[in-house]
Amino acid sequence: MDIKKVLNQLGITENNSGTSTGQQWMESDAKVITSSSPVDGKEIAKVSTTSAEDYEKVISTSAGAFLFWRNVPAPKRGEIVRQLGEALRLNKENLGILVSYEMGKSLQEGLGEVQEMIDICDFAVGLSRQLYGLTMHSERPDHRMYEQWHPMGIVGVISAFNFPVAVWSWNTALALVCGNVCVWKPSSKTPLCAVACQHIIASVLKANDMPEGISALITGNPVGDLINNDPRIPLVSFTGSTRVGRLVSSAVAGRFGRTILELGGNNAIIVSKDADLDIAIIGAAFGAVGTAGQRCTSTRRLIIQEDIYEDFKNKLVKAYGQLRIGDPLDQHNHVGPLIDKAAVAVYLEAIEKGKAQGANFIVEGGVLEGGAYGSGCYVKPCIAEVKNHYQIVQEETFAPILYVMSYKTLEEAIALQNGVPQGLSSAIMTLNLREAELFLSTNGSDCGIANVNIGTSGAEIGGAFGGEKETGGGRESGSDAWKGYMRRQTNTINYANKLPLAQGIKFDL
Ligand code: UN1
Repeated sequence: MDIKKVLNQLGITENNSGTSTGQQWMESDAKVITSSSPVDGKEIAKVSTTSAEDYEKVISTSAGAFLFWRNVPAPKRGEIVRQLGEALRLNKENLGILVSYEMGKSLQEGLGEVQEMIDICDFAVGLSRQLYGLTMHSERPDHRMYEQWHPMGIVGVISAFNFPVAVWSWNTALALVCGNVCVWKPSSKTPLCAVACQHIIASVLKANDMPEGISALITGNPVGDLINNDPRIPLVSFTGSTRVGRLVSSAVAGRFGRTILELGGNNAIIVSKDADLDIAIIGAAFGAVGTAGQRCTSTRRLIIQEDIYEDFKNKLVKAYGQLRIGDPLDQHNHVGPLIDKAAVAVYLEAIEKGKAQGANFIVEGGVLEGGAYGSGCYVKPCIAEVKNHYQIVQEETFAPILYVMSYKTLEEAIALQNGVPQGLSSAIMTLNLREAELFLSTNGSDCGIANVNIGTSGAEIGGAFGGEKETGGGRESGSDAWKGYMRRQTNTINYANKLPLAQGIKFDL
């Protein structure tokens, strides 16, 4: 894999600016981030962060661009997003490799992430002709009532390291066809992925003679705070931890701005005695170790029916024994590194806490050292028998630690599944129709995503993505998630020659 060539083709040099209004990049003397790969520990390139002064320039450019962009007909905006999808198709291989190298997920998953970007562009193109409002029947004669959806303005997108490109596109493709302009603050752990995406979208906007400010990039954590407190940004879409999400939410709510929050998950699979166990093993293992357990949809808990508990546990331990851990760019490996050494420390701490709280590790964890593991970021996926109420089980640890527990009745399993503060993704493995339907019913899973015979991760872009409780309640991507990026206006038009008042009120002068 010639990383230098990939970087070059994506427009990344040794020193990059992390601030752009489109095609224009700004150099400031604010702090510089060095991006290193968790794959081999090597420094990849540098990115300068955004100064407060440059932030002002970016936001005022975007505010100006919005006045233009909102007047471009929605299907024409869709046409530009279609071209973005085409540009991503051309760059899929390179961008997938960069995602894999800078973030550490497997190449297949890196390519899959770029595929999600392409798919959301296609989705948004269709949507650009379908931003429908309802019409209603007025209670008054000779009146017409309907609703329209208008763009909001600047959308601030704050994304996390684990999906360093896809989350931006879910937000940006939709926000753009809706008539908004976007300002993206990516994770400081994966800034090069963002610089590459900015080059791609800038080339599309340039080819269409679009003004600066339609899709901008800013970098560094201090500018995240500026976004949250900026009344010029009516909508902030934040993906990250519940802890930071709470701060974002209160800052934005304090100025009556709107948020779309995609926060932590603590996702469980219920494995019934009526499950197809082969499907259940693959679903559970991929869910727990895919992306090294760093998806917000990663499987963190398995709730297993007691009759099959021992058997399933043994099968799972055997499956873990076959996992190949190593360079994620090598397609033979199943599990790559964690994002950085700080994440490794959090993983080790969680294992220690778990042990202190009573967890019984049936597959031991640990850090891999030497040779191909020289970056210090490779860890062993592990499995522990626990009780659901343990403090550590109630928390989301962004690492491949899987907690298992047993249940007697499905009602009990559902209570365990729901018995955590988070509410993102959930699944049941069963071939029993009654069990599946109960799990999906109002008495079943309380999560934003509930699957049958599919694991907790790997949601398709066509559905609305997000969850309840401490997951934050936001929805991104498919279905009618676009409504979160627009403001609704109810219009009532009187074409009578008098003014009848609603509710039959008489007001004669
Ligand atoms: C995330 O982890 O932030 O459902 C998003 C999935 C992916 C998205 C995960 N499509 O696993």
